[in-house]
Amino acid sequence: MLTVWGRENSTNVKKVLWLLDELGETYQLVGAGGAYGKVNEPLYLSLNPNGLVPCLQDDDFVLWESNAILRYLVERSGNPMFWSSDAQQRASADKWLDWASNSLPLPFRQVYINLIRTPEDKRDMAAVATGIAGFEKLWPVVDAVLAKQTWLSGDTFGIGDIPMGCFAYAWFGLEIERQPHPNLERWYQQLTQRPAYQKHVMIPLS
Ligand SMILES: N[C@@H](CCC(=O)N[C@@H](CS)C(=O)NCC(=O)O)C(=O)O
Repeated sequence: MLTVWGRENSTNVKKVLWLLDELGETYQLVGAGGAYGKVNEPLYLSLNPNGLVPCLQDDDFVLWESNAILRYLVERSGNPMFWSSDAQQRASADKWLDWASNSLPLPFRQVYINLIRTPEDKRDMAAVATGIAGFEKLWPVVDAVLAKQTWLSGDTFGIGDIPMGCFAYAWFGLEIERQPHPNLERWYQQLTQRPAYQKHVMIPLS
C-alpha cells in the first residue's frame, strides 16, 4: 500500500500525487505540513528527519525528496512511457527534474510567497519583480526545447514534464505581466487537458 504524507497545495507534493494518478496507482494521502502540522512530531520525523513534505511509504520502505520519489515510482511501475529503457531518452527527460529543482524555486518563492501568501500591504514588490525577471531568463530555455518537441520528456508526456508543469500552473495563474513564450504556452495548454493535472495541480493557488 502506498501512502503519501503531504499537503495538497505544495508544489513538491503535487508532483507526486499527479504522477501517481498518471500511473493509475492506488494510494492514501495523509495530511502533513502547513496547516496539517505533524511534520515536527516524532512519528513524522522518524520517517523524514527533514520535517518536510512529501514523504512516501511503500509498505515498509520510506522515501523522501520529491524527485527521488518520482524516479522510484516510475521505475516501480515498469511503464516505459515514463522511464524509457533507452539511457539517453531517459536522461533527456530526467534532467528536467534537476533543472526545475535547481532553477525555479528561488524566483517562484519571490513571486508566489509575496503575491499569494502575503497580505497586500506587506508584499515585497521588488522581490516580485526580481522573481519575474528570474523566470523570464529561464523560460526561453524551455521554450526553445519545446519548439522542437511536443513534451519536455520527448515525443510523449513523461516524468520530465511533471515538476515544470507544477511551476507553470502557478506562473500562468498569477496576475502578472508575462512575456510571450508560444511553445511554453502550447505545452501548458496540453497539460491542462490531462485529468490528473486538472485534479492535483489546477487547484486554487494558496
Ligand atoms: N527537496 C525537498 C523539498 C521539500 C520541501 O521544501 N517541502 C516543503 C513544501 S513544498 C515543506 O515541507 N514545507 C514545510 C511544510 O509544508 O510544513 C523535496 O523536493 O521533497
